[in-house]
Amino acid sequence: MQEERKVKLNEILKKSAERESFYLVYQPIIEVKTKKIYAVEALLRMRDHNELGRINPDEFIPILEETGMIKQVGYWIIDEVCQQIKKWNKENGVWIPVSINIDIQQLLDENFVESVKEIIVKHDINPRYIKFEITESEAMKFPEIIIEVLKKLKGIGIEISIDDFGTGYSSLSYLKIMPVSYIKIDKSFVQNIPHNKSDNILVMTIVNLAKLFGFKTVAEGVEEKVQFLFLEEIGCDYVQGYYFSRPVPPDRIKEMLTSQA
Ligand code: G
Ligand code: MN
Repeated sequence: MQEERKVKLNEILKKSAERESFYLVYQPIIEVKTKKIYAVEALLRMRDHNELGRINPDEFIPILEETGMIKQVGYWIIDEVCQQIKKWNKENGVWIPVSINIDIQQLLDENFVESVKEIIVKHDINPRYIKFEITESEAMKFPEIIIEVLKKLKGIGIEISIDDFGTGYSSLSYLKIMPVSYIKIDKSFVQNIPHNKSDNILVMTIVNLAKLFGFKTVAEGVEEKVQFLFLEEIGCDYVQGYYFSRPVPPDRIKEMLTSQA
């Protein structure tokens, strides 16, 4: 990004209130067995700016992380998601779990677990409808500390996914004791199946390893039917990607839930 644009964006982010600058879109996570929506992943987007125009997540998220603003925005996201879960429940009569991406700085904030609990209690949401995703590379940065925080989150009923799995360096001895429920296989591997033999083996091995450890698997970035069929064949539990749906506004999720009911 151009330095000038970055400086400007930094200023905009500092000044603006979450509700005015951001919104969330949601991407369905499909259960392979039933081909129905099992959960959705919440993804942060920025509203177009009158000077800077369209601002992509790979532009603004690194700035939120570098400046620590991600902590505050992170709480806003959890709050917003709780409201949305209730809204879908009112509209569709179903509870749809939402998976939220969490940055390591949020996990390392000593008030994090308590604050999350407060938000969930405030909205009177069952914690099992909130899931957190943390990238493999971040989870393995300070594994001992992270394991302790994840244990507390699991204790209040929040399930954890390891995101972008396969791109970081997991130590198997840590993976074995990580209190996580789902492994999300990174889209860079998924996109090459079933034509790239070594990625086929890699994805199969991750699915089998996850099973041995008692984790469910989610394949990200599924764009084609042949990829889905391969994943179904090898026993992957959930899939997510453009083949089923792009990330979409909440009303579109409502329609999808209606049509699959
Ligand atoms: O870091 P994480 O894995 O949570 O990133 C999710 C990102 O991947 C989102 O920005 C989303 O738009 C993108 N994405 C979701 N599905 C697909 C897909 O099928 N193909 C590609 N190329 N990107 C996807
Ligand atoms: Mn994610």
